[in-house]
Amino acid sequence: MFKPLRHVGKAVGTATLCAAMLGIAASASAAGIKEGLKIAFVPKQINNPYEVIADNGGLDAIKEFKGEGKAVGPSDAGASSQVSYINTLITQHQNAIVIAANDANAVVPYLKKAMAQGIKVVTFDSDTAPAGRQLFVNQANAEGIGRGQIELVSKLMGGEGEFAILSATPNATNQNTWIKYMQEELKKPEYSKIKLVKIAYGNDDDQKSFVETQGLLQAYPNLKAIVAPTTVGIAAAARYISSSSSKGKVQVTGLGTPNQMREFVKNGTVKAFQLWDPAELGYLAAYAAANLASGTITGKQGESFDAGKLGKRTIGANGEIILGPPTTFDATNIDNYNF
Ligand code: RAM
Repeated sequence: MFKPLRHVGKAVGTATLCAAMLGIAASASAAGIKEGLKIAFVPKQINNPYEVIADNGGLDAIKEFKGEGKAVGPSDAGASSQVSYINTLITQHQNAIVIAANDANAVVPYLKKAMAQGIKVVTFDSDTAPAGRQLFVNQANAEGIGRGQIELVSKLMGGEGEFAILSATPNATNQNTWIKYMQEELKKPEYSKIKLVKIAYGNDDDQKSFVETQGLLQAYPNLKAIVAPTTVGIAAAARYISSSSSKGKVQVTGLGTPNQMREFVKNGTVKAFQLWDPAELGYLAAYAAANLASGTITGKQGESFDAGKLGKRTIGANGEIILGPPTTFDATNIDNYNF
């Protein structure tokens, strides 16, 4: 009964059966996943704290199903910066590549080459054009994220005034999709007194995001809020504003990790922001990739697979699997989260 951890995987079959007989869900079972799968995560940037949490979530999952995991990638989020890493992974005959794409198209020819050689490709966080992958593991419904950001900033601005967006790179598929829905949401009559004055790009680079924040404040003296739908951008904007005369006057919100944003919530710079758990995103993406590589799913809509502690997950339209709704963090709940 008290087997050492390395034996747990071998006992999974029996454990799953017993759990099923008892009518309870088997936790962290790796039903149908082959042992020894080589799965590589390619984040947007290797040193982005958000991507590190996501990759580690994926590596934890890979350990659970006894695969060989690793994370490799560029230090900048440039459109083509991931290409050389993909090429190396192809020559290494990885079983699956799990990538947060820096550009919807730039990586597609290389991912196609990988798929032609039998390597399974899953995008997570930031998608490619559908031709570049078999599945996309999305953090949350993109429309919900975009519209939710406007609802939140409108509340923080008291329903009127000018705001700017501080995004990641100009070609980031995830941010661009969210921004498209933000702009849609802004067309509703309840936002008629809110004006989006500028979309700036900090390239998911801390320094550039910091400088862009300064530029926005100088260019728009009546600015009431900055929405940064990127964990790098929101942290840099909050840092700049927390030590400037705009603190308390210009709201900072967007998508951030609770651990990076905690000090700015505590010092009054930030009232509320949103995110999901990046570790769970990586974890789900690893299970999706392993199931593809094991042949338990092929990527078709309606197929389901067992995603360990996240339970059974089903593939939706366009090969998309959604993790779940985002959480809104503020002074009342931020200390309940540690990521
Ligand atoms: C940054 C990256 C990532 C995005 C988060 C919210 O870390 O741009 O792709 O999902 O922010």
